[in-house]
Amino acid sequence: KESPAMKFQRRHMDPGGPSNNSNYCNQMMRRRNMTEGRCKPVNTFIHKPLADVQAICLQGNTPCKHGQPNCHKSSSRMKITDCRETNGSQYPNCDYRNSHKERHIIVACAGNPYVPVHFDASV
Ligand code: T3P
Repeated sequence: KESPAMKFQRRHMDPGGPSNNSNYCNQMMRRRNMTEGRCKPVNTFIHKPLADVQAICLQGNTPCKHGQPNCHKSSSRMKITDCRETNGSQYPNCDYRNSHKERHIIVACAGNPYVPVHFDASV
């Protein structure tokens, strides 16, 4: 079964990306199985090596949006792509807008080893 750590990697890690392609989000959201059963409305891909993203769990502790204590904010900005469902998107034809950014990111960490399991926000 997929662990929470592996699920985070499937949903949020793309160190080699983004491809220079207006269909990036449409392709990636489908490839990473976030368009099964419904279209996931918002999802962020992180374009940094896994080790750099795992290291965020050792960086500034901050409360998560829903109040849990286990979120951490990256000390540096990271290249990310936000994928947001368009108004016209209709399951099963999930349609996304790409938004490339460079932001601090906030992830929730859990487990032993203590690794990212959820993407909370970018700031
Ligand atoms: P996950 O738990 O798989 O990381 O908040 C609900 C989902 O939306 C959550 O999924 C994280 C995702 N999300 C992003 O990926 N980027 C964002 O900027 C925000 C606000 C949410």
